[in-house]
This record gives sequence, structure tokens and C-alpha cells, in this order.
Amino acid sequence: MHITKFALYILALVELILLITILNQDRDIIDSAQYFSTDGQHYLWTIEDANGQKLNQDVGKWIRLYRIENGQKYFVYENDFSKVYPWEIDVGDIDGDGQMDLYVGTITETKFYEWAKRPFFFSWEENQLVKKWTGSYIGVNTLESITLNDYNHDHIHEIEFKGESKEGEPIIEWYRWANFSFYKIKK
Ligand SMILES: [Ca+2]
Ligand SMILES: [Ca+2]
Repeated sequence: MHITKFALYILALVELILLITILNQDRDIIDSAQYFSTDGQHYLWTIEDANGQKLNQDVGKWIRLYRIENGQKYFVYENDFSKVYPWEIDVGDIDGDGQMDLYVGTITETKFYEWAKRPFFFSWEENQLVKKWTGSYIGVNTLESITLNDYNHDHIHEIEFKGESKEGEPIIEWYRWANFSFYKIKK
């Protein structure tokens, strides 16, 4: 039993080192995030290819998905996000259905609001990204960074929102996805 656990640990460590090697070879990766599915698959989501700067932020063009196996990167899927200037990505299961969901930090302009950093969320369904939520703001605060994190280990990823309040104070808030919306939780 202990040997198996140890072997798995070593295997995970080797995978991680190989992944770092892979990421170092690709200089044009703006951001990336990994996901280990319940059936043991190892996935890597990336934002790739420099697309200049928007709101003083380095942005990319493509969202790409790879499967990682034995230290090799196998292309699975890509989607052109150049119009929404992606700069941050994370993956997790925010609705607890066992399928991965994707957060993409974008920079967009809407009818009612100026250019701003906006969080978009997608489901991964039948080998493609499906819009889950592409609203303007979560709460009333300026977005700086979002991390999907299962902090209470119930296999559902919570949304850690870092930003700035209207008064310019740094804030960290936690949200959970339910009924097609986000609700604020106390960690
Ligand atoms: Ca899901
Ligand atoms: Ca959780």
C-alpha cells in the first residue's frame, strides 16, 4: 500500500517536472492551468500567442487545451479569443458535475460599461467550450485575479476573487456557483 502511494507520488513529481520543461519550451504562453480529471486524465489549458497590451496587461489570442501524457503535450482543442483579450485562465469544477469548467479573464467593452477586466466562465461539454457566464461584474469590485480553489475539499471549486473596492482598497472575496449565478460565501 505504502509502495503504491510512494510510486504515485514519484509519478506525479516526474509529470510535474516534465510539465515545467514543456512550459519553458513555449515562451508564448501568457497563462496556463492544469486539471486532473476523476478518470485520471491530466489536462493543460493555456492562453497563447502575444496579442499586445490592453489596460497595461499582456494579453493573448488563443485558448488551447492539451492532454499531458508521459511528459508529452497532445493538442485537443483551440478557440480564438483574440477579440476579448484573454490574460488569465484557471480550471476547476465549479458546479460539481464532474466536468471541468473554465475561467478566462478577459478585457472587454460593453454597451453600458467602459473597457474593463471581466471574468468569463465556460463549461467543457462534448469537447467544446460552452458559455456558462459572461456577465460584467461579480459584486461591485474591480477584478484583479481569480483562482478556482476547492478550499473545503468537497470536490466543488470555489471562486477566489481578488480585486479592488470602489474606494481603492484591496479585497478578497469568495463565491460559489449555483442556479446560474454566483453567491458570496464566508470562507
Ligand atoms: Ca463542471
Ligand atoms: Ca469546495
